[in-house]
Amino acid sequence: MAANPPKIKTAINSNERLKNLKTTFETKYGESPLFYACAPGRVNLIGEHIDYCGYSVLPMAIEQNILAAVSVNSSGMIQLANTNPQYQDFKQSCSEEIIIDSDNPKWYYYFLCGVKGIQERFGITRLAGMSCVIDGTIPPSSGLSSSSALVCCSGLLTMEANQKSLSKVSLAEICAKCERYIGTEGGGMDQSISFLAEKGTAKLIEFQPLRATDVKLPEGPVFVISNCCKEMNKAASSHYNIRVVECRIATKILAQARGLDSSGLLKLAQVQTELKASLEEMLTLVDEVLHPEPYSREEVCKTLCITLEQLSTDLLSSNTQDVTHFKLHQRAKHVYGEAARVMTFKSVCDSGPVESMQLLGELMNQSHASCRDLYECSCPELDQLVDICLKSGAVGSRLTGAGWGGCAVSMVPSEKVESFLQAVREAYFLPDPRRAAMEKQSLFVSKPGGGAAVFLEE
Ligand code: ADP
Ligand code: NG1
Repeated sequence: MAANPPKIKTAINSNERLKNLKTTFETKYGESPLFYACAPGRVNLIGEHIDYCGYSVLPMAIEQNILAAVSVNSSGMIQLANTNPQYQDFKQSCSEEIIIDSDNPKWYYYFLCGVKGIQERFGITRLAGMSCVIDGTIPPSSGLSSSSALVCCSGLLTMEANQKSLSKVSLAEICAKCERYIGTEGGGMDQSISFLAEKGTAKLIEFQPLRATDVKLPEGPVFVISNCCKEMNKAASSHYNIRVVECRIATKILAQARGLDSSGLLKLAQVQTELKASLEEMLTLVDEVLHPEPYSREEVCKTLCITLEQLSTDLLSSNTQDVTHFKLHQRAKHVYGEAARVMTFKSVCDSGPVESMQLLGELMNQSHASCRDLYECSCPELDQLVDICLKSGAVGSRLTGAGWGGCAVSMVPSEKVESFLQAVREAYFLPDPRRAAMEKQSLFVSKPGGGAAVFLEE
């Protein structure tokens, strides 16, 4: 676990993507890359919106990733280019302070998050000059963690360019922290799996301390990712942070109701730990303490004996200052229920009963229903897609990632994959010309991929 990301010697020209990236780099900068770095996206099999509450999640890395070619030079500049013309060039001097404008989440700010994370970790006053070309294959804003893959790739290559060394766990922790500069108060699942993934296995990711355990998936089914083709840019909207804040307020109210000192508590998992209660007991506590009607700001303040100003500074984030109502009962119910489903999913995988495929599928379906009805992080397109996936032969299907758009992950018996893909194609993609045009990169089988790595010319 304390291992560093691998450095792999590769014949660059024998890999089509690396070779093309090298050529693009040489044309752009008139020099050759010194090394390459890549970080994968991920699909979360179960455990949605609970990482920032302190609960374990169960993702696997996907094959799609962010790949960068890098030279280290004496230009005194950080220069960025992207193979996708949608993402404009950027440069800044190494002596300039890195400032991330979270009101305007341009692509290079995600890159700069990674640079800043490494700079702060080592207290580097003058960063090495570097030129980079980025090439990404993860559909953006689709719940497959393109943003975190970019931050992780940047953190890894900045560490390498500045001749520093860190374990995968430290890199994951630094990148989880520094991605928050973009304004989204994420929990750390994405950066953890991006560094700690290993080919062929999903992982249970646990926090505090961060650790990853192999989860052996049953042999029978495969996982299919399908994109509903509606994008949701987390940093450009407040949906995500509203949920983080609702969980934070629920934490305080539950803790207070059971006589705990809530001053140091911000995560729902901490209340469980303090009370030494089971998840079942936490679900009962939610029903006893929280009411299903939304809480107004005034009611929150009255219940917690705090002022509106304290609510604003201590509990709300900068993009949730205007929120007037908070659905605390529904959000806390989802979190404790989903945390329990993750543990059941892991134990079904570990014990491998004959009916495990059905049991896992059932848990995925329950997870989707909870995301849709209690956490309200689905959308009509995703619900329709999940429905179609189930009718097309999946034993379980659910939204994956932040939601409000993006992808579903379905568990499909191997022998049914071809008919499943065809049925989803016909029912969801082909009837709509925009979806049909995106189908190739929006519907695919995914096997557990490896973690972030550095590549050097052989
Ligand atoms: P996700 O769920 O994929 O992490 P986000 O909305 O959080 O979605 O982040 C998507 C953002 O990440 C994009 O708007 C873009 O700024 C950045 N991004 C993703 N892929 C790339 C890429 N290949 N090159 C540059 N920036 C990228
Ligand atoms: P995606 O789907 O990559 O936007 C986000 C968070 C995760 C996690 C999931 C929901 C970030 C960087 N990622 O993922 O930490 O909370 O939503 O389970 O904020």
